[in-house]
Amino acid sequence: MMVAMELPFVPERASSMAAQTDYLFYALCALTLVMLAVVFLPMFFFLYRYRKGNDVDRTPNHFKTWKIELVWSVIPLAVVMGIFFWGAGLYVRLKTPPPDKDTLEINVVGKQWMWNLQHPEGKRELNELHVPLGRTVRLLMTSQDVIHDFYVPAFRTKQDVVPGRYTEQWFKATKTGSFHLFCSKLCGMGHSDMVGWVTVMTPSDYQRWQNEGGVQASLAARGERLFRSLGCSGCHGENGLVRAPSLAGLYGHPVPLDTGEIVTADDRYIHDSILLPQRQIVASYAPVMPSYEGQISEEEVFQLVQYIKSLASEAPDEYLRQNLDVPGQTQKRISPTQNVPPGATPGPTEYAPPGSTPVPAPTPPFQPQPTAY
Ligand code: HEC
Ligand SMILES: [Cu+2]
Repeated sequence: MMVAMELPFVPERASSMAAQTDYLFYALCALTLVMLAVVFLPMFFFLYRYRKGNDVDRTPNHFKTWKIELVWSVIPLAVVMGIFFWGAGLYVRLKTPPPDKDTLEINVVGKQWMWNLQHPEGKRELNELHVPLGRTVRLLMTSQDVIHDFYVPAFRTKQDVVPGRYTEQWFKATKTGSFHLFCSKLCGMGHSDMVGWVTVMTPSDYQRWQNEGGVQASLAARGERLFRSLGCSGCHGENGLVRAPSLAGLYGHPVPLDTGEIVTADDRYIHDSILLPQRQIVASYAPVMPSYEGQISEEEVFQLVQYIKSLASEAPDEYLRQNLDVPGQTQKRISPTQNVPPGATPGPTEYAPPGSTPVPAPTPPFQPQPTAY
């Protein structure tokens, strides 16, 4: 263990990665100072010695050796490669959340000019984040408008928050207290107001805080409510009017697309399935799902994703049941033939190959039939 040294002008260290990040930074500073000395001390010495009028030997020197060249090539190479492997190793550790079972996943939405945070158990916060001490926290983040950047100096972690994409960062707080939260990307007029606090609490205080103000609907429960009110269940439910894949057990599994590609149904995939449904079409299904872009906020997308995730743990076999292995072919999902009631939006049961005339999608906002669920 290295001795912790903290300088008065750097932010305090409150996460498991903070000290290691500081050591690399100090090492780079020290190396820079050494290089400065190696170049400038001889320079000043020669300036002084060979100044005009000083009586010294100035006969040109024709001494030549490859040994010196070798020394000043090999030593710097070893030093910079050492810094490279040190930095790369640290970077990988900073970017890879440890596989802890009790990781707390928090959804973050940046928007001009505030931070919107949702806890899995239902608490929602604005410009403030409460986290328990000593537990791995993983932030899954996106932006509603422009690029922001979630930066907590005391944790030495920072990550861009990009519209249309999920980025993540993790930390494990090692100190209770309140720490600055900044947006560190110039994101418009109110950029400097996009600040807040991260409050680290003991696990028991955190639990108490969670339960303040009564029991909240969990994120997944909010997602389920949206799933009905937005009409998703009209297609994806048991008696859907349109032939649509069941979402039970979807999360984390491979999905065959009509292009022959196979992708994994992660957060990003589900996010895009809701906002850009025409981009990736599930094999053997018609591209009839309307886009919800502009109709629901990123917070609501997070809630829907959370709901679909919760279906994964409830019905682990459901997804597999729909996937039959066809030899010599990519996995194909067969869903039971559904009776389309007369007059309902006809969902073509045939898989349309890419490039063929797309089936006209219902114009959004899609009106779910009240009888659908
Ligand atoms: C008009 C019927 C319809 C509605 C309404 C609808 N979907 Fe879909 N959805 C489909 C169809 C058909 C597919 C498969 C084709 C595709 O990938 O677009 C699909 C695909 C999906 C997928 C990818 C599934 C997979 O197996 O990979 C997800 C996730 C999804 N929908 C979620 C939703 C959510 C959430 C809503 C509500 C906000 C919703 N859908 C509303 C018809 C619908
Ligand atoms: Cu910002």
